[in-house]
Amino acid sequence: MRIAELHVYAHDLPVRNGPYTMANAKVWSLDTTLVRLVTDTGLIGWGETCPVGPTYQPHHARGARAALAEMAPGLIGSPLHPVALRRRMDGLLNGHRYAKAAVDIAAHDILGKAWGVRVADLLGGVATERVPSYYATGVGEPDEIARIAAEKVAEGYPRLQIKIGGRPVEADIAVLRRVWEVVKGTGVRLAADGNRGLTTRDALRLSRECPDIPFVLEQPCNSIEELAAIRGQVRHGIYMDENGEDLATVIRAAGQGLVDGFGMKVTRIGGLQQMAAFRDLCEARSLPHTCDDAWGGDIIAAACTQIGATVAPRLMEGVWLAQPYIEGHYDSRGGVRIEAGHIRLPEGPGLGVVPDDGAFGAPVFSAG
Ligand code: 0XW
Ligand code: MG
Repeated sequence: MRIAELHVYAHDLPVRNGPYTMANAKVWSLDTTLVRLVTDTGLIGWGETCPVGPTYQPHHARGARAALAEMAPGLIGSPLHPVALRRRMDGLLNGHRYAKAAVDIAAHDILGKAWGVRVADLLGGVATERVPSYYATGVGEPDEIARIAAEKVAEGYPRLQIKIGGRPVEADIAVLRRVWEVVKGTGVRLAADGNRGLTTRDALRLSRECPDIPFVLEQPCNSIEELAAIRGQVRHGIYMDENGEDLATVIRAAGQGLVDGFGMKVTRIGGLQQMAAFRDLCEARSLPHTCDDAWGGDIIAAACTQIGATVAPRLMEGVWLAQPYIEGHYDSRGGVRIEAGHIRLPEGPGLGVVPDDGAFGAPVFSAG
């Protein structure tokens, strides 16, 4: 079975009640990219990649499509085996893992359909059918963020991620203190996510002024060097997110004991094949992690849920989905939804999500 056709689509995802605000980005609408692969046996698989704007990571929507256009002719005739496919893509284009991930996800969708199993089965087997999620607030004011926190705990979310950074650190400390007042005693786990936006000075102050609040500090500062500089001085666990660009960096961070866990994005690391390797490295060092993406609709949501379902539950920090911030679904019958803070693993073969006919209009380009 080989790739016979590759089609690429662009689609807008407006943010419900936008903008969504992080330390380094404010987004009203996201430009997502869909990949549809067709095999020589007539099977169809879908992939997706959706940077959350052009400043969150060194990724952008038109960059993803340019990378896919560069690789597309060389992918026609390729087998779908994920490792061989990754090597083929690496032979066609250096880097650009976030674009390659869309092809990798579509290939996993096809393999699952061909063998009549879910992608989670291909990735090692289902550890749970009910995958925990977490809710990420935007950067905001203390009362508003505390109101959202209380609401999401009541809905059943086992974890909250509070966005911080991009403003005076006093404002972030005030938010964390107010959130703790309302969630203390509920058992909810907390992350304070700086999205690279804090100086080391402010990260140290935030940690020192909140010694009683058991949050992990997620990607507080911009670089690995800055994380290393505060590592021995903070009172809180440190998670790496945006700096975890590839498996080599993950190995370095885990090997040096630089972090206590990861926020990980399926597309940033290069797709589900690389994500499964990441999961196994983390398990070998007992490092908790998420299985997220930066943004995206039902296809990326299904991909994150499929790998999330395979993670050892004690190390599972949750699958974040953009679904609560998006109107509607690609698949009007089997769209991926968060209910009571958890996601039911889709039941059909492959990703278990099939976009409605014509959901994305005409392709922006095709090969094959
Ligand atoms: C909360 N997320 C998973 C979604 C946004 O893209 C940012 C991201 C994060 O943890 O940084
Ligand atoms: Mg993060």
